[in-house]
Amino acid sequence: MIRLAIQSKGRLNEDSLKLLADAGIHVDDAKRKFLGKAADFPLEVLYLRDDDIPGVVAEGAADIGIVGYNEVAETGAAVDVVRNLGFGRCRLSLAVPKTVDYPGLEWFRGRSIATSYPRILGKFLSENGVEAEIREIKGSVEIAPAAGIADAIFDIVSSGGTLVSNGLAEVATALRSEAVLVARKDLPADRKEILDRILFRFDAVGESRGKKYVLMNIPTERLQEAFALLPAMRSPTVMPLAIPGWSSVHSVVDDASLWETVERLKGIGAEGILVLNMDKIID
Ligand code: PRT
Ligand code: ZN
Repeated sequence: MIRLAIQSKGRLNEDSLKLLADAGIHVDDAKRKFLGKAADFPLEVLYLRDDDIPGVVAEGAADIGIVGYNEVAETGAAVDVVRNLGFGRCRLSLAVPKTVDYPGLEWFRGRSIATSYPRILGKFLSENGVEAEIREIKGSVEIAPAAGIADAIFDIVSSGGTLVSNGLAEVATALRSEAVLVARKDLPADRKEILDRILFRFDAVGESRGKKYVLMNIPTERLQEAFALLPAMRSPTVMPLAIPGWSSVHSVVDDASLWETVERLKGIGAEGILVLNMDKIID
């Protein structure tokens, strides 16, 4: 049995449960429970506040955890980051009142900055040779300048909407973050084996994200041109159609380039193009 810590509620809870479910590990969305158990995998879930997850894993009360990288960096907990999970993306940035004519980081010299991330901010300032006063506050950091608590803030930003609605402008980014899978450093061998099974499944889910399965019919004489447009996993799959001179081609295409690829494929005579979602890619 391996014990996984995830956020009990908040921004990472749902995506953490979804990732587990996509990996065939079903745990109850037990928001009121502290400890749950997977029905179909040797895994227990500990539901915690995100701030507590790195420390709990480092101390071994949980073996692994899903948490924002920002919390790992802020706590400085001695855990291994074993995977980036691709959700909960955000950045930790400095922001100043939008009325400030901002000349660069030297503006912060001797000024006060409100934040819930004093450790990350302290490191960033000292790396940049800026001495400023860090004021640690637990919540509502974005109101600090208007409330006269600090000259500027250092906080999590994703869309930037919160900054704008508080009359603040983002001026420098210290850290980029996303949800990560962390593990304790001295994981016993039997649990390491379970972790490897989890990683195998997470990787298969991760691989298929942002990709589509594409199949189409194409004149056989134009196959080489189609191959040039389709960088498949090993090589595209080709099957002859019952009509002479035609083939069916199957491949995997990145979401980002899907429409461009489809247009070019049409341009070389592809017909009956099907675009399908994929659940997993197992390498
Ligand atoms: O109760 P618990 O302590 O577990 O939760 P929490 O309230 O401390 O954290 P929560 O649920 O808000 O966030 C959990 C994790 O999600 C964070 O540690 C980050 O790793 C990640 N994450 C991703 C974010 C955001 N995006 C985010 N936008 N965490 C917070 N925000 C907040 C930010 O603090 C600011 O107030 O959203 C606001 C900014 O958003 P935009 O879109 O307006 O820029
Ligand atoms: Zn928290």
